[in-house]
Amino acid sequence: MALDDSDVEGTELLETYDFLLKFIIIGEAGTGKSCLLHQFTQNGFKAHAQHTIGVEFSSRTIKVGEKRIKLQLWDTAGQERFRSVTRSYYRGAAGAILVYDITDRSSFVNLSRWLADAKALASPHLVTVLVGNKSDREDDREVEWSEASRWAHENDIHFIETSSLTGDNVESPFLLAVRAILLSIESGILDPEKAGSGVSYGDRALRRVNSSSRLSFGSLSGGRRRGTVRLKLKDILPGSGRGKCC
Ligand SMILES: Nc1nc2c(ncn2[C@@H]2O[C@H](COP(=O)(O)OP(=O)(O)O)[C@@H](O)[C@H]2O)c(=O)[nH]1
Ligand SMILES: [Mg+2]
Repeated sequence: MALDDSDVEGTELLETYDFLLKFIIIGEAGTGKSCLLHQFTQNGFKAHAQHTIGVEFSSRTIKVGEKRIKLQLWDTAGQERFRSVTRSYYRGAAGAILVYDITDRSSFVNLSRWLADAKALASPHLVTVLVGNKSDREDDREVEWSEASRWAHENDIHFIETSSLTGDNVESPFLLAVRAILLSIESGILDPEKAGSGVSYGDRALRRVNSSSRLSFGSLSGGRRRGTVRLKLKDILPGSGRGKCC
């Protein structure tokens, strides 16, 4: 299992996040899951990607409003023979990034199976974002944006198209999911102290909980800094156009 912690500011940051969120990245083999994660954690396209064996782990800490959120990212192999291994990592995930390839219809047709697995095994309040990857290959498109958007709507999940090659939209699925999870915590639907919620408090939040009983997430806006992301409302608001979220 590859251990790739991409917190660029070192151990100090590791100890100062407010929440730790568990995410799984799922979908058919070859859809670009590992490349998507590589873009998100390393800011670059992973050329000559190898097939993922079982499960690989990476992480990144982002900033949303006033909160530092550490994402624990479990990249799963899409191949059938690894299914039983990867399913065991679904347990207690707070967020799922469900990936298909817009140039490969079969990866879209199988989405229901992946979603059913995730719903059955992850946190009961799992937040799922559907990602149509390889949006740079428009000429080879086999799944229309409108069809995928409709499927996402019917299944009550978010949807966005990305390109792990160009980096287009790669941060948006994670930001969308994190924001939805934070709102669930703030409204009391999700309890970070409950086992299996996929969320736990970091040192920073624990200190604040001790001094005040209510958690507030502050302003959800700002700009990107080295190693961190500030939430941009245009990235997360509905109807911001084709290739954006719906
Ligand atoms: N054109 C294009 N190719 C991609 C993109 N993302 C991944 N790939 C290619 O798709 C193949 C599978 O990628 P990989 O990340 O290993 O898929 P995984 O099996 O889902 O983890 C590789 O050859 C990548 O170079 C993308 O956004 N655009
Ligand atoms: Mg992979």
